[in-house]
Amino acid sequence: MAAANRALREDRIIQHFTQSMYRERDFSGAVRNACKTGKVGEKKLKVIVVGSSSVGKTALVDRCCNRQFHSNTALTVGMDVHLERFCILGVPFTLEIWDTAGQEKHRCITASYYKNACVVVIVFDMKNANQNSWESVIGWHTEVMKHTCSCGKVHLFLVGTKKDLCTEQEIVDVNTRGIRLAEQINAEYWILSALTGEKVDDFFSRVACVAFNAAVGREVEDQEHRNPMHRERDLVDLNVDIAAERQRKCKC
Ligand SMILES: Nc1nc2c(ncn2[C@@H]2O[C@H](COP(=O)(O)OP(=O)(O)OP(=O)(O)O)[C@@H](O)[C@H]2O)c(=O)[nH]1
Ligand SMILES: [Mg+2]
Repeated sequence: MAAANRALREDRIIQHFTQSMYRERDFSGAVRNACKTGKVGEKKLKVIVVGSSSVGKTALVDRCCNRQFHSNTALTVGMDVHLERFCILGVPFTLEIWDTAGQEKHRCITASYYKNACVVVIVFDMKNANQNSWESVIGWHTEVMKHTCSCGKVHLFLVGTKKDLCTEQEIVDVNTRGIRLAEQINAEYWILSALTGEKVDDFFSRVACVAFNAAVGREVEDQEHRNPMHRERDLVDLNVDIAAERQRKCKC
């Protein structure tokens, strides 16, 4: 497990959502208010990185957590957990990143990986994107759905790696198919390169923001439901969003 007590990097101090073409463009009013009051406790949220063997999961996590790239990474056996610290809206926050094994024989009890995960990242290799890869993305998505609740608590990302190996035309072709598939499985779509580092920090910042916004949003919701008077009074200020309302109804 990577050391958790390294000094916090400048780019891990976040006040605004990382740009994305999808969904929330910034933290909800409820989350901002809660963070301002200083009542939000330190958080640790779990992200699972899945995908077929050799698509580049370990290289991606290694680039994010250790700022390095190895051209000959050893294949993952079971899984490795890395901790990456952020400070979001003034609240200390840790992402627990689970890098899992793609090879069937090196996976352990997969169902247990997904327990309490709030983000799942499905990775595919852009350079070798073909019918098989798209089918295996769908297979991974089915697996994720089997082991997680469908109430919207788990955020999905579909990530194409090895962009540095692709020609312009290959990128266009992969995007055409990838964006469509991401919409189909309700995931955010990103393409990046662990070798050059392109978009890797942006991507993990985005993951951290999405996880943080959802977790604090849920905490605020729970507090409101424990104290309905408080809820009535602060409803406008707290700007409870539709996603949070949907989560509240979930019984999982
Ligand atoms: N050029 C290039 N090579 C990459 C990139 N990401 C990963 N690779 C290479 O692809 C190979 C497989 O990468 P891994 O990260 O080990 O793949 P994995 O998905 O973790 O594989 P498993 O652990 O077996 O599930 C390695 O040789 C990496 O160096 C990238 O962005 N660009
Ligand atoms: Mg690996």
